[in-house]
Amino acid sequence: MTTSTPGDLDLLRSMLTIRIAEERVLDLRRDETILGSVHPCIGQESVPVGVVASLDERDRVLATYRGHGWALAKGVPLAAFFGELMGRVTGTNGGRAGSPYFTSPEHGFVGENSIVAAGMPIANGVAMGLAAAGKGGIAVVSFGDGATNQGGAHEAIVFAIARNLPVLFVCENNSWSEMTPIVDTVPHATLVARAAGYGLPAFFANGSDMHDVVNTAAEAIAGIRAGGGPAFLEVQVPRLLGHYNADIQHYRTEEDKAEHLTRDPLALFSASLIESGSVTQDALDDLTAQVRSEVEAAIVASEAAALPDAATARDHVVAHVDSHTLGALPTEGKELAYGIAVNRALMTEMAERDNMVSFGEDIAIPGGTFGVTRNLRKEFGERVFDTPISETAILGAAIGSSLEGLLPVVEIMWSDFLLVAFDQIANQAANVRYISSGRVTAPLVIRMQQGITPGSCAQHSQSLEALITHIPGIKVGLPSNAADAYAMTRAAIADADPVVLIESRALYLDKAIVDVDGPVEPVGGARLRREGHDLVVITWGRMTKVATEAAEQLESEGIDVAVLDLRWLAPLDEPAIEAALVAAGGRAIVLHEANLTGGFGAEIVARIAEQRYAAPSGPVVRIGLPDIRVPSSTVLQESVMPSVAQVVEHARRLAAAGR
Ligand SMILES: Cc1ncc(C[n+]2csc(CCOP(=O)(O)OP(=O)(O)O)c2C)c(N)n1
Repeated sequence: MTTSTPGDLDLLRSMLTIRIAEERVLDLRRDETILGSVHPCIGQESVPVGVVASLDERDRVLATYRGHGWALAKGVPLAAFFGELMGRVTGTNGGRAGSPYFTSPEHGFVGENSIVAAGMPIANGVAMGLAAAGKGGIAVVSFGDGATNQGGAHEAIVFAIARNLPVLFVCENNSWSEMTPIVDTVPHATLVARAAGYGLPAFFANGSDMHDVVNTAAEAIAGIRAGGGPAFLEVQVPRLLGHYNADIQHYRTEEDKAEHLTRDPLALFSASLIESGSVTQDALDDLTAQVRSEVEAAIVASEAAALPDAATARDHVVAHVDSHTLGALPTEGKELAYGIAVNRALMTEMAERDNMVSFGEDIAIPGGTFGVTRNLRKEFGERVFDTPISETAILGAAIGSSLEGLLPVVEIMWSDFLLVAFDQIANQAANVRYISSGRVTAPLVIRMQQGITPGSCAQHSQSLEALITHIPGIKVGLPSNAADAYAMTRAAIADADPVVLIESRALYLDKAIVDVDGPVEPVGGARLRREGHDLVVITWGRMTKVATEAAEQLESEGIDVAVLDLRWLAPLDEPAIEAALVAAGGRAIVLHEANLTGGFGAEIVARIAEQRYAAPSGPVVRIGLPDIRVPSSTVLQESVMPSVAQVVEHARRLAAAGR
């Protein structure tokens, strides 16, 4: 593919468009036509314009909240830009995103990001997808100088190098990280020198010199396109205004502000073009007037555009799936252990889906810490790979690659480790569908395992499903047995949304009959493991086994206990809860391994208390881990783990209340 390099007048026009649009954005923010925080890129226009000069429609751009210039340079129309900032239906995101978080996938603008450095790991995934497509596209991600101090930035650069990804990391160094000068936090090195220490090509450009940016970016991008892997480009730019619209810059000296003003790239580029005779003052005035009228036309059109229909605020959180409650476990199929069942599901899906990739720490050549991914690498080669120990980078790569058509199934080794990368779930994956009103989705699966086992410590034992289920936009399942481990893994991979599957380490060796030839079911759907009329134990994951053992014991006492295994907490099978409650006269134990306070059991009990279910009101009890840290010694663990004896004791009381 040939790309024509823009001439000086094109570059000037792009810079002027961004400058004038940004000035008008600030006016509109002052009169409250635009609301919320606005982070202008005035003074930094040379970066998006200079880098995009070497890009074409194969390439993708990710930016920060200071990303207006990148969007406009990548071709987002002014009307869609102003429409979004003014919260109109005509906006790039129909008013869902606003100034600091808009996207325009149609223009290769993956989007802004309001979380410092969070776009960098996602850019890696986008680059993975582009590399897999084989058309030579690259991902460009811009971020500030302060962002280079974020853990995610480090992980992203490490991961990109490990995978030799076609990604350009562009650091727009305006010398300020919000209100703190970068020299206060990086006193001994330039950012480009620090980047070079990672071992990737690192370039520096003077952002006040348009041609230097164009040429340096072109060189960096040529190296990436030639297969050289990622590159880092630091561009030194002035910060002509405050960090955001309402910043009074009390922390900045007048000398500093004045010095930055002398480095305005637009003023310097215009002056140099006039001086060299490339453009006359009259021509520059005409161009400015032309751009101004285009910007005004877009503003007028946006002001006249309709506001979004308020009723649509609830749309596009996740793709809806119909509830389908399941009965007893399958009785025909192959007997497999839980861990093997997950492995079998992954093998089957990898074989059936060319776009599926699987990665994580030690999952490929070693086959996983618990052997769950054994032989995948042998069978499917480079589609299965080991990553750096970089949870943020793993999840970011999963998100980005899912946006570009890959189907990533990644492993976080222990659910406890998810916490170091939670941003990528809660702020990133969960928002993709919503912000784009369903135009873009992030179908990906995150597998992890959790729970208490003898000797496991407080940092390797937590049950964190409530934290994840609290985030709308993510589907969450916890298989309680081998048959469901197989079926739910396949369901998760077939789903259109980000799915977190939480396996139980304690159950990895437990065997059950697995229906390996059954149809792939949709996500969602509880399983009524036992019918019963005296009370129901509502549970999930590993505690289903405890509930079932308790129910079997109580049967000999003539107490008839139902066990409802929810399987999926999001989406929640509410018809199944209602039916089980009705059958059990409203008497219920909600049982989980997680700590009691704020556990998902609290949500179930709240829904029962709100009378969401047409069931008689009966006594309801929660059983969970007390609100403690998890001890390591078995004797201590056993004293706090929810147990069969505890369920039996509460069940006797509840059953007596119903007689
Ligand atoms: C993870 C995270 N921490 C803090 C913030 C608040 N914040 C927003 S912008 C910003 C400064 C970032 O500075 P820099 O990376 O240099 O970019 P600039 O704003 O100068 O473009 C901060 C601290 C945030 N949005 N995200």
